[in-house]
Amino acid sequence: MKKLNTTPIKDGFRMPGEFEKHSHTYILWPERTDNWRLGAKPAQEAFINVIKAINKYEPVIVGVNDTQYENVLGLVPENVKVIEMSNNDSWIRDCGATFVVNDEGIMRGVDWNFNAWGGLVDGLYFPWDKDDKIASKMCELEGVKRYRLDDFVLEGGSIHSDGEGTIMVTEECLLSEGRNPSLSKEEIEKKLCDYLGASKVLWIPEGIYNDETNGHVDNMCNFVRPGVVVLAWTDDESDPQYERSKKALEYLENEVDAKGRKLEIHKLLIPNPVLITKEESLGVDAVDGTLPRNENDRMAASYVNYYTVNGAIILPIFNDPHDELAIKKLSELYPDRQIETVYAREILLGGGNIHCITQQVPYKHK
Ligand code: KQY
Repeated sequence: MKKLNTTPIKDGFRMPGEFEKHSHTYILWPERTDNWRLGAKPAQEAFINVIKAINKYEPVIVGVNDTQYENVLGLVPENVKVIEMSNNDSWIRDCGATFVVNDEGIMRGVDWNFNAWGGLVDGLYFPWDKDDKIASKMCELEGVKRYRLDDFVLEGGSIHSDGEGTIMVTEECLLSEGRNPSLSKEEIEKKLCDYLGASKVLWIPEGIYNDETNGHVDNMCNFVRPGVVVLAWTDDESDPQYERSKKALEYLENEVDAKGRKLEIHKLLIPNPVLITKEESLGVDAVDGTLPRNENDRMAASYVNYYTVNGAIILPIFNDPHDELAIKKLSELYPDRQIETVYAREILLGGGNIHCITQQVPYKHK
């Protein structure tokens, strides 16, 4: 399909909110043993649970490397499509296409430059060439035109859109050394607005403590709907997360969105610190160039990394006392959606969570 040399904003396209209706969801299958413990088998079980939960509400397409093709066919429900899609790892939120739509219901894809969360500065693995081709393959499969940005690094987990002109990011991530060090904050903001069809960027200072993505916003804050956000929170002032969440709250309280609305902010308590056990650490292959998984390292656990699908919220839980509070809070915030929980420790151990392993395709497109 055609590669475009214009921009979505010039062409009248915008990134919908995730809460808008989807056509289907893409997932990539986990298998690399230097990121997923025990040959990725526990993570694969968790991914299957996520696939099944989403599949109750909308179709799912699973992209797999050729080595896993037959295995996955035998594991997923019959109506889930399995396609061969070479990849370096399974974070399709980050390497996949960001789809944009116009008022006539036409869809296009934005294909950002992907460098594994920081390239040779502080990237998480090498190489990442197969991942960088995922967005283009998704556009081919969807039969939509594509905007490719060779000169701008971005991951889908580092942006949220309210669908009405507001984009939310963190400074920690978007201004990090390993992404676009030659661009100023203003230049980055212009790229976001041009390619997401937006007019306002909310710059939250930092993300979740110890998040290896340099603080992706999708672990920290999300739009429930335009004008309403959830923010990862802790009341424990001795937790390094406290100052991060407090700064975000103060920032958001003093901002307005693209439509000039004050934001309604809801706090979502994080679980108790999740530390890697010795057994978990020993289960991961040590490979030069891949971020190691060390015993007692704290993982970036947050309920905000949930995925919004048609009619439901797919919520990571951790067998933690805060699980129930998260379920209650999200049930109140999303009265028209079911809360589907998936025990997600094994996904978290890989460095992300349910939102990071999913990518939605908007419903209305030609
Ligand atoms: O979006 C994410 N949280 C992905 C993290 C990548 C982890 C690689 N180990």
